[in-house]
Amino acid sequence: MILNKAQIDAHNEKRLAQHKRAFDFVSGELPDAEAIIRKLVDFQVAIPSWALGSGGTRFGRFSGGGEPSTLEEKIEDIGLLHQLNRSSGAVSLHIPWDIPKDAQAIKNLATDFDLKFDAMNSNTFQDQKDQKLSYKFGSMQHVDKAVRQQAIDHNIEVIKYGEELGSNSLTVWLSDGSCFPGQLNFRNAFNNTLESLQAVYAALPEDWKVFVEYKAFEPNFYSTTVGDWGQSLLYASKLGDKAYTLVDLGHHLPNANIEQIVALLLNEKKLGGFHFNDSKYGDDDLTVGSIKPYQLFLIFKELVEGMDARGMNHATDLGWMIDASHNVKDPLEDLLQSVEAIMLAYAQALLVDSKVLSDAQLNNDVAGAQEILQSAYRTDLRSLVAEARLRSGAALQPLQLFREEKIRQQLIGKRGTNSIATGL
Ligand SMILES: [Mn+2]
Repeated sequence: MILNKAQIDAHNEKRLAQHKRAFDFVSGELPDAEAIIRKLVDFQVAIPSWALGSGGTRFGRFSGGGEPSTLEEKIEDIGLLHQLNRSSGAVSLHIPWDIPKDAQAIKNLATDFDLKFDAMNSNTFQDQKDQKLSYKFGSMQHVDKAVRQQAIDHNIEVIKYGEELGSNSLTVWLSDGSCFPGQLNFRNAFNNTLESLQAVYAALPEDWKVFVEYKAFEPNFYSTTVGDWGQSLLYASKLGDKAYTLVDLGHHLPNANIEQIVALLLNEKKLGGFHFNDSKYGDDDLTVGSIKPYQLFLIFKELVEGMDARGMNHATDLGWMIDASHNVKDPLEDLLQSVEAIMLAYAQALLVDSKVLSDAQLNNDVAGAQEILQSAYRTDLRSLVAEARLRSGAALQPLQLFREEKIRQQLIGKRGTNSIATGL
C-alpha cells in the first residue's frame, strides 16, 4: 500500500491543535454537532471506475501519468481515496470496461481496502470490438429486434458480474434517441425500450434494484428516448417496485430545478440513486460543488427532508455515486474535492431545522424561510467534516496529504507516464 496509518497519524498530529480550535468554535454554536458527525461518519460515496484516469473531449485528451490500467489498479486507487477520507467506501463498475476476470480475487482485493460494490453500469452506447450488431441507431429502442436482444443480453451479463461481486443494483443509461426530426417514431422507440427494459427487469435477482438514468441530450441532439425525469419515471413505474429513477446532476436542460425533481421522486418512492457532478452548461462532468454549491446544498436539503419524512436510512437507502470526468485536474485530487463537497453539502442540509422551516412555510414567511436556508448554507462546517474523518481514521486534510506524500509521483513511478485508464 502506498499510504500507511503512521503517515495519516503524523499528518493529523501536525494539524490537530489548529483543527481543534476551528472545531470547538463551530460545534459550540450548533444544537447537536454530534448527531451530524455520526451521520457523516456513516455516509459513503461510490467512486466510478471510469473516472480514475484523465477524461477527454472529442478535441483531445491529456494524460497526467500513473493512471490505473487494470481493474486491480483501479480498486487500489479507490482504496487509496478511501484511506484518505474514509468516505469513499464503494466502487461503481462499468462493463465491459472493467470485466472482472477473477471475481473472487477482485472481491478480496476490495475487501482489503474496505470497499463494497455499488451499482453496476452497462454500456450500449458504444460498439465493442467483436460485437455482432451495431448500436449506431440505438440499442434498446432499435427497430431491429436482434439489436434489442443483444442489448438485453449485455445487461443480463452485467447483472451476473454484479452478483459475483456482491453488488445489488444495475444502472442503465441509454444514449438512444435521434439526431434529426423524422428519424424515429417516438412511440415505437418508447415501447421498444420499455419491452427491452422489462426483459432485463425479469432477470433481476430478488434483492436487486434497477436504476433508469435519464439525460436531456448528447450524443443524440434532437430527441433522447429516456430524456428527462418524467420519461424515466414512466419506465420505472411501468417496470415495477424494483425500478427507480437515477438523477445525474449534469443531465438536465439549463436551469432545471433539480431539487424539486428530487423532492417529487422521493415523494413517489421512485428515487433510486444519484450521480454527483457539477456543470455550467451541459453534461460538463465537473468537480462536485465547483460551480453551483448552493444548488448542491438545496438538493441535499430536499434529500434529507424527503428521506426523513419516509424514515429512510440516509447512508444505505439510496445509491450515492459520483459520475465525473477530469480533463485538467489530477483525477484523484478531483475526486477528493468532490467527496468533500458532497459531505459538506450533506452536513449543511442536516443543520436545517425542518420544524422551524415548516413553521415559516405555514406562516407564508418567505423572508424567514430564506434566512433559515442561507444561515445553514453559510455556516462553515468544514471542521465538522474533518472531525468525522478524524474519528474514522482518515486524514484531516486528504488533498494536502495526497500532495505531501507525492502520491501521484509514486503512481507514475510504479505505472509509468503512458498508462491509460479505460473510461470516459
Ligand atoms: Mn451518469
